[in-house]
Amino acid sequence: MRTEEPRAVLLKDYAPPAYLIDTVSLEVELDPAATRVHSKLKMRTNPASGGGPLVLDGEKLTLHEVRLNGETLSPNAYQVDGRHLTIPDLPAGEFTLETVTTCGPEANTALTGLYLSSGIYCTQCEAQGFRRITYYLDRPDAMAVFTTRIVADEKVAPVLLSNGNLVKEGKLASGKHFAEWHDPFPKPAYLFALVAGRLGHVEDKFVTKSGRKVTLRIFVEPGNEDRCAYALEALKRSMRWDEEAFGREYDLDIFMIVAVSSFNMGAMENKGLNVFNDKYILARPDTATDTDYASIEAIIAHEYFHNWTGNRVTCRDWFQLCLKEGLTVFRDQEFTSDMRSRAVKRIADVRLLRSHQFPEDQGPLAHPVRPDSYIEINNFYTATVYEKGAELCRMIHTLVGPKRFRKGMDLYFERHDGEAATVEDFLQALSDGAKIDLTQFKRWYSQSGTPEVLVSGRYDSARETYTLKMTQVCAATPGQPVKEPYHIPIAVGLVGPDGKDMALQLDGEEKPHAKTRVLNLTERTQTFRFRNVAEKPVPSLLRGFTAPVTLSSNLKERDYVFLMANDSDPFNRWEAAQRYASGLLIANVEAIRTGGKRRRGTAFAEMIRKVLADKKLDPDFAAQMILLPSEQAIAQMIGKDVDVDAIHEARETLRIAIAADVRDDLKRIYERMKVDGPYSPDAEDAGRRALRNACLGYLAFLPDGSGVEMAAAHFDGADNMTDQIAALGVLANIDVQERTRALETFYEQWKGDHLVMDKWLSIQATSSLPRALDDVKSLLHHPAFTIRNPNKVRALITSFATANQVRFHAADGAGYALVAEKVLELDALNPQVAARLLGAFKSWRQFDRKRRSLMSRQLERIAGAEGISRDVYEIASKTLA
Ligand code: B3K
Ligand code: ZN
Repeated sequence: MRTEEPRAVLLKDYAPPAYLIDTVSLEVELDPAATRVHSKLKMRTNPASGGGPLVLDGEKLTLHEVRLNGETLSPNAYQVDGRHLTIPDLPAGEFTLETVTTCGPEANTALTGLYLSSGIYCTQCEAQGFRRITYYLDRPDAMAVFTTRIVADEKVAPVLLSNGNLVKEGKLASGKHFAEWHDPFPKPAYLFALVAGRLGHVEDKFVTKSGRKVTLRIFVEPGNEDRCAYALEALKRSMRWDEEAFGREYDLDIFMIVAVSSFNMGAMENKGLNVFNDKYILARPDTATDTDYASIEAIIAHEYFHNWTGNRVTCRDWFQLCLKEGLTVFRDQEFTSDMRSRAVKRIADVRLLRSHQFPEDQGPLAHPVRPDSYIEINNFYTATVYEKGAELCRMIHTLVGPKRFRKGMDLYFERHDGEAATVEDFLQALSDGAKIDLTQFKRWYSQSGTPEVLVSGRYDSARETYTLKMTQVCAATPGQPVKEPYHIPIAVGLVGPDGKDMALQLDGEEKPHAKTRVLNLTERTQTFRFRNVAEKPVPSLLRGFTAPVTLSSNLKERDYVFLMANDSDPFNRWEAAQRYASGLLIANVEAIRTGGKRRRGTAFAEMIRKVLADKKLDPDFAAQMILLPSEQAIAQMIGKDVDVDAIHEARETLRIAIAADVRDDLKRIYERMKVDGPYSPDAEDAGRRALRNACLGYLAFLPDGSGVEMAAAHFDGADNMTDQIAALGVLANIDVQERTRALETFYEQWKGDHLVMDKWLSIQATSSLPRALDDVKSLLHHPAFTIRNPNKVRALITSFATANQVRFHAADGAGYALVAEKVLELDALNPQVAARLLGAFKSWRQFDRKRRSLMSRQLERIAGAEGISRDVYEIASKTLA
């Protein structure tokens, strides 16, 4: 048990810093056991708040010396504890403060601050890692100009990198060398970065729209240079897109990216020196899937876009995290939508929102997009802050349209460039620039929970009107018993019996307008009436998913069948198919539990047949249309007393029945979608592979076994990783010899490649076969696994806990026990990754009584364990509360 309960930090306690730092000069002498950091801060009293004791943050540092204006301070002139260096007396006005400290990168397994991984020195400072490098005002509103001199053994670290532009480099005595970097843009410490080691690189150029020449470099472990081309290409496209879509240009002479293999998350937007998890840089057709290529493109863009939304305009405090994250996700989503299929991207984003954000918002860890309290800020890099945060930007975009949105954004950059801003600043700029009142809208930032919108549609044939009555409700969430109504934009269309959109004329309007209308739901209950509706329509509600809500309506199954064939809005066409299939699956789950009769889903099979026959349909979209909702999605819809085995059985049997119904169509398309010629990761070819592999995903499970042969041949014939892994993924779920053979062949082929090995681990961890748990247990001891590497943990343990519903939730609780044990083991090494993994328990209340009790027992075991981190303590205690 923790001796004292960690204190929460509150938004309402925000106060500006008592001192400002104008410039920072760091001299970092790298050494694995004791890296020496000499920091020189030019400081002054903050005129806005001013004076008093100076409290600098610092953790896991050994302090050797403190100098004030060049004079060494005696130890009784300051106090040091495990978290701070406090200097009570300081001269008024300006002063220079120097500290000399050491830290130990080699022993740093938490991968925050300065650490050494596979021989490369690397930093991760967001959110509060800089304090593990030197004593500092480690808060985002303390912005300073950094100069960094790195000294290292030339053999160990021939490459020395930091933020900004290289100003000097040279040789020193005894085999050492140095490099000095200067970043002219004031920045908070969380954007500081330093990388040093033996690295190869690829290089390119980019000329900005105003003619600035920028050198682009991607650094990788030597030998991986041939896997950087796609990332580099994606970077150039991102830079161009930000100029065109948002008018934002790059601002330094060089932009660098370093790929490392040990990294707590996806990537980090340090000024001018992004650091990436190598999973999101390295790609070659034989090692990376289409999905990997798409993620690389999106993450490269995301981090690059942070240069304006995050770096040039940063956050005042960590409660404002969505200001940079939600907005930057919205920007990267738009980028991807412009590069690839907008409809497919929207479907993917909504899937992610529903699978990650909705459960968070509806469970014990619910928090507003702008939280008002945290124990450990690293626990708040959540789907709510990122994905729901992006949805809030998207709703404003929907409400004002692209032109006015751009005006609002321009004003935001103009007003706040070089500042640490707040959500209020953002909304004010959008409101002034885009001319919209966002007063009510602002509630989206402070109220947690997913609003529910209930819609009931009624046709009056005598009056030729169609009325939509909408009601919004939002259930209580932790700390928020009562909610005020939201401003919810709801795009709707009315589809006539001929399958075409009707022109829409609301009450009080002279003439009909566009065929999709955005309705503003602002009251708890509101009615919208359309006139001149000659025939009874089927309403298409929440087109494009214009708001992050759950929607229920009086639409019937036959309406969904109609919409999945006819809706002109691709998102809602897909949605109708999902709703139809979920309805069917939920009914079948009930039938399994009660011994009732199961339905076969003929309409879904019929829809698949039509979709596959439609040669004009984008194959990537077609692939989305034909996939059944996931087991987790069904569990979420059922919501309580979830029976994972019944869900698994219902979905498997439905899949087999559908495969049998449309096998010839699936086979035909499987043949037709074969991509000839050399592999290209572009959206078109990727879409064909997605559809082909979706067909394989059905065919492989045909009861006559013919599909197994097909999957094995697909595996053997694959000339790229997308096809190879698709076949392996299918085979991993079937208990046949081909499974063993394919897994062995794959291992032999790829055992030297750590990224491909992660795929091999997670395919086994997510297999729905009963052996999955035992396999995970033995893979924990396999040479391809180490608990010290976050990618390995995510590949094996996190994917088992979050993407293998039926086995993680095994009735005897063995899945829970294993994951809990690993959380504790990991916590001693890397609290951030441990806390993330523990998130797998967040929906524990939705399962049946037995599982609830097994899960809560594991949560209690963790919460009560000796010496756990703040990170894990916060998640465990809040999940149980
Ligand atoms: N800003 C980083 C995430 C930092 C997470 C710190 N625990 C990457 C990103 O969102 O772009
Ligand atoms: Zn980000």
